[in-house]
Amino acid sequence: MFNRRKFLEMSSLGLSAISFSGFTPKNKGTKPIVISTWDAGLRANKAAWEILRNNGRALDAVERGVMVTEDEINCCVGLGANPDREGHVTLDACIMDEHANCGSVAFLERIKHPIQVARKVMENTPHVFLVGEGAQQFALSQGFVLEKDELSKDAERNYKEWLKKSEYKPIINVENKNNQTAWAPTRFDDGTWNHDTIGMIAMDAAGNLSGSCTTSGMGFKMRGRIGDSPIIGAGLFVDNEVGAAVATGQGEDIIRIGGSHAVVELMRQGFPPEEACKKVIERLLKVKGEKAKDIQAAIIAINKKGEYGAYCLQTGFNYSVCTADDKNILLNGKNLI
Ligand code: SD4
Repeated sequence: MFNRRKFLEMSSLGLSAISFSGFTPKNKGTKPIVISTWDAGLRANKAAWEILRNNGRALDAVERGVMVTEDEINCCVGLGANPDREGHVTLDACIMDEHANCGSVAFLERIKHPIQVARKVMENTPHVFLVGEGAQQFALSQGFVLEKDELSKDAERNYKEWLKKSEYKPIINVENKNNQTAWAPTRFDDGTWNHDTIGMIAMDAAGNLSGSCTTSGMGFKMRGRIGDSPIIGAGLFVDNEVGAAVATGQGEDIIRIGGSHAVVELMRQGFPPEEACKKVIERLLKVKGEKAKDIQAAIIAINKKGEYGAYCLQTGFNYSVCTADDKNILLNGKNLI
């Protein structure tokens, strides 16, 4: 019900009462549910679903789910992905549970599953965030194995190609390259890819929410660069009373608007997930102005009722939604420009 108190809360945030009261939720809430960014999310969701359908915890589901993508050597996430300018793959990840516990790692090298290390940071240290050499040292102390310092075949070719000009021009989310699809798939036929991340959020049968995000970051980034993905509040945010959100796209800009946290706060005010994501992408558009056409950013969200939604800046973003064994579907995110 739309009441005076709600109106005052919304006015103080500068939100529109009309769009709030006029919105009809897109989907009927359901649980368990898992949603994740991009088409690689279909395979990741499947692994997460195995846990959710057996009454497992959302935290275990979002960890297990994105490990599938980290494992896919010909994918854009994990050790097979594009390196930084100096030819090294550096990984970022974070995880957050229903008790607001969270863990992150960034600038982590030669460790296969950064998401598992992030969980260990959350559970086995007094800290939230470890980076670089310290994160790697910690991983080794937890029994993780140091992988070889080498690039996958695709990444090596992409890197050599990049070195010819050495220009940092992130082309994320290129649409319809080689006329393959109407949206950007995880990997094109020529072995290139244009996104580097998977974000996953889930609600389990008990109604608890958790989320994860893991990435190799933007290909050919400066050495040491960290994007939004491992940053709690930017790349991922979970509030078990309200909902969860996870972002993908140009990390620098998602950090600027505190993307995922902003979406959760809008859901707290009563906005349904899609509407909340749209408002935050609108903020990003406002901040970027003309330059918005050069980047992509997208956010997906679930609320406590199990309703979900997404919004992106430009066409070309898709996300995967799983609500049952035979209902793991790919949806196009709505775009602003
Ligand atoms: C980053 N947000 O490192 C990530 C990149 C991404 O699909 O999402 N790519 O900025």
